[in-house]
Amino acid sequence: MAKDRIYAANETGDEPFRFNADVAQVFPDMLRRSIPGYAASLEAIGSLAARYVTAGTNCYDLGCSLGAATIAMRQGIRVPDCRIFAVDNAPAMIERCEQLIATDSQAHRSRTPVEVLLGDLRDVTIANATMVVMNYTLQFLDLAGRDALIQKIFDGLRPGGLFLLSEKVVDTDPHMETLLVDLHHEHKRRNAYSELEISRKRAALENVLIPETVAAHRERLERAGFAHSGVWLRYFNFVSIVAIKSQ
Ligand code: GEK
Repeated sequence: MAKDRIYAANETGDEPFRFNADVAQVFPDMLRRSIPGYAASLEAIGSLAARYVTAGTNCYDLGCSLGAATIAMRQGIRVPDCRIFAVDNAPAMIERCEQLIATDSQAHRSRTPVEVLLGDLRDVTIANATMVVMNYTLQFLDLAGRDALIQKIFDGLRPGGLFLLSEKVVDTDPHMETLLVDLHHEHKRRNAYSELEISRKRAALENVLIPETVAAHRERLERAGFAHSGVWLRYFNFVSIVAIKSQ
């Protein structure tokens, strides 16, 4: 697995973070070392797919990157005639995602087909869905469009369908916010990122990754119509929420 050294070299300058070919190349290593709880989120996606995906329905991985959540979902699905749509607007991600999904299809002789789509996830029609995943992706979208997107996901889910939303969050209490950011940076140092890499990445994500509070996410889910929602994973300032549409 190629190691993430993007912010160790001076080449990136002060540019904002982008999902380009350099990032796609080191992406699995980047997420594993940067997002506390990332591996647990993938494991749960598989378990939830086994419980919530019903025969003949669609599943969506919005902001799929290299398809890790798609592969987890596909491995969890226990029923026939389903289809997974994996969507990302970064060409470098989609190119590698297609290769990795093809390799996975051969290795596991999976029955569930995957359509890998290059495009803005806000333009994708969601229909006949029993599971929709946004694993650390909503945070990269404009705040103004988030309500409409969550509403579209709710409307496209069948009764009893599940939406999994993982996000970096902020705390309203400044003391807690400082502590959680600090613990996250310590986690990154333990995973062999230097102070310089941590501070450069933080600067590059400024105004690119826009986190909200857990309360703001849950209120939006409720406004959209989700009858049930709850945080099932929290590790420092990273959370994963499940929301379920009533039967
Ligand atoms: C995983 N879910 O491994 N339309 C489509 N894709 C988008 C958009 C958009 N408007 N905006 C951002 N993206 C993955 C990890 S990464 C999380 C998701 C991270 C895509 C972007 O190109 C990138 O691939 C992904 O969302 C976010 O489980 O890098 O922290």
